[in-house]
Amino acid sequence: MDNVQRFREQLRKSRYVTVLTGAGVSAESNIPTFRGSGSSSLWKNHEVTQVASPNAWNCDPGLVWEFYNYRRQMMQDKKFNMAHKALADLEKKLKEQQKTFSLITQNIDDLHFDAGSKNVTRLHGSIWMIRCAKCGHLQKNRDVPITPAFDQECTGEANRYTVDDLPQCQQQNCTGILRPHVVWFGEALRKQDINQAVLSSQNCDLFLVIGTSCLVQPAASFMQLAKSEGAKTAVINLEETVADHHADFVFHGKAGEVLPELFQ
Ligand code: BV8
Ligand code: ZN
Repeated sequence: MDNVQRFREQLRKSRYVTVLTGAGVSAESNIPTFRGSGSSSLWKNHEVTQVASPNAWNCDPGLVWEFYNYRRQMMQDKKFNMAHKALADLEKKLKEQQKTFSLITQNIDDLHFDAGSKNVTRLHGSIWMIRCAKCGHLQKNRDVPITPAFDQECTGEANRYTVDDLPQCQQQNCTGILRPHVVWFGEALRKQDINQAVLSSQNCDLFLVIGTSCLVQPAASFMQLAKSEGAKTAVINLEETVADHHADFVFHGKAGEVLPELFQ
């Protein structure tokens, strides 16, 4: 029996499947990844890990909004791809078989929802949600540009915007600025998201890691947790990852091609 057939047999026997996805699952929707071939961890010569941080927000919120406005502009017309669709179809099939499926994503593009996935834990938030940095009021928002001041070429220059250029909280008596509802580097993840991810990792019998370099914590730790609780594990990625040698199954290739093949 070859590796694909062995995997299919494992999937058929599983009662609780948990999946962790990363930027590689959205690559075939033409959303650039952060690392790996054809990617860049830089935006206008700024390290993403520096701009996507509380420190950058405290020093220059306009620069942080210019970065997110640029990504919202780039993401606004992107569609889900065969990888997202295969995961949504797998969830539906397992549900029909009275089995459990849990999807944990590091991605903030919400394409899993567009493809029909239901049980999704967004570890790092959503680029289409904004929240008040002062009162915490949370809202959906798809405005591109986020405010008229950002309707210009983005340069990545420091201190280019004033507070008045930034989206303001509309809640009564609140003068806060609205920020992207995403988890920045150096910021804690939301408790309910971590708790859900831990539960899904501890209780599953098959854990799939798809389209992630497995370098960002704590997301990268869930596969090990699943394994320690006896789950079988599989890595599906375009290129080798640091998790490969811990996995029971490894498939290298494009998620949009490999997943439909594996989930048949
Ligand atoms: C926390 C939202 C603690 C924002 C993201 C040193 C200093 C400071 C911090 C740390 C440090 N060391 C470790 C840390 C912790 C840090 C961390 O992990 N840093 C890394 C860089 C080392 N983690 C944190 O800071 C986390 N918080 O630890 O808090 C704490 C506790 C209490 C109080 C205060 C603090 C928060 C991490 C969340 C960061 N936010 N996103 C935004 O997006 O703007 S993470 C960001 O990276 C994205 O979400 C992205 O998804 C994620 C992970 O990357 P991947 O998804 O893996 O993407 P990547 O590009 O790396 O890989 C893609 C893969 O796909 C590649 O392997 C490629 O080969 C493959 N691929 C490409 N095409 C395809 C494909 N595969 C299949 N098919 C294809 N077609
Ligand atoms: Zn507010």
